[in-house]
Amino acid sequence: MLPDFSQPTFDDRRLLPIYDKVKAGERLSYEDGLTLYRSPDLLAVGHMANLVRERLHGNVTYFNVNRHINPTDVCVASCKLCAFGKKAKDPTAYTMSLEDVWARAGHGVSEAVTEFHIVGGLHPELTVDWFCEMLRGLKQRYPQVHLKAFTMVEIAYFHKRFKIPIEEVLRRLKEAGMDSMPGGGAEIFTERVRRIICDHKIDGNEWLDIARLAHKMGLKSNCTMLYGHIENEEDRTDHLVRLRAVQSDTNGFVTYIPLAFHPDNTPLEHISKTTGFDDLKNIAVARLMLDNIPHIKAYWVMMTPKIAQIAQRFGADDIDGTVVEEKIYHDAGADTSQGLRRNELLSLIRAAGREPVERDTAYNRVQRTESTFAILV
Ligand code: V47
Repeated sequence: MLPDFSQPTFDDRRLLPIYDKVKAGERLSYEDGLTLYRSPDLLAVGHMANLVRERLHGNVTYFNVNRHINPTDVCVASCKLCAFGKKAKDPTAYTMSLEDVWARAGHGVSEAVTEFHIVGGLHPELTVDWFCEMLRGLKQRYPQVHLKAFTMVEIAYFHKRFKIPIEEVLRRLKEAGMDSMPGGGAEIFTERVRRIICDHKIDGNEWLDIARLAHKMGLKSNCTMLYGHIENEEDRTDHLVRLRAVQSDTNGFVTYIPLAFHPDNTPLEHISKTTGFDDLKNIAVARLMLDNIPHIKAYWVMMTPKIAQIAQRFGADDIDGTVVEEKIYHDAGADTSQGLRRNELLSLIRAAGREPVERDTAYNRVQRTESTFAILV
């Protein structure tokens, strides 16, 4: 008798009750999350994640045309996970002037860029007013570009350093032009892990509280998880469940991005790099657990274009963007290129059998005019 090809074969039978829930569109529990993370059956987990992904987004894979700007790498924190931050007295540390920021934003394909992704170190002298002026200057020069700026960690630092209530910090930055916020700084929420990898940072609850407040003030944000260091499956699952709980309350998270730890040039250099297996697993488990977060991004800079492409069949519906001038991952040993051309993203996505759609930060389709298109290809 021929095998029943309408039912995928699951090597790991423990996944079958989860498969029933996925088919029925039911929410997965914390225990389900643990089972998914512990299962070696990547193809089964990926198959389920792909079902959910196609239910939500069909055959589309989103990308954008963006530029990263890191105004300073001076940082008062000394997080063990990081190779980017430097002390102010370090001769290799840099801080851009406002003019530098505005000019750098315009390098290359600025007319075609739809998003500036702006994050930096916790600099003790750069005031909220300085950052407001930076945002206003960017808006004045590039009014069409969405400013996705400042992690929850930077917002908390402005609050503590300059004694301004968090709500006031957010209000001032929003008025100056901050349109939304990136997802960085979340790392792993569990205190045991946080104490080791980033003990100078706000704790997990503070990160979630600031996200909740920002969302309630009308600012959308992304969210992330840093994996592949000293965390275990319980920490990962707890992290996802806590993000999902905030989302149930605010609906403010747009995209989740799992971030693979890069150990080079960090005090945790002895830790091995993540594997392709783990990178795909993190995409797939996130798609299954985060049933209320619309998008899952396979950030090519961090997981390589090849794995990010395969991830489009394991739960991801986004591959991030042209990026241009990424520093945080390259300081920590990423050997991916500094940017991808729009055409390269199109080819990667098409070769995965997906339909590429250029989006803006809010996932509206971008219609290109001849003049902006000409400088992109
Ligand atoms: O918060 C820092 C992580 C984050 C390392 O919102 C590291 O669209 C790995 O959040 N190895 C910044 N990770 C990047 C980030 C991000 C990236 C792309 C898109 C979006 C978005 C957000 O990078 C930090 C931290 O979690 N990080 N050092 C490292 N050595």
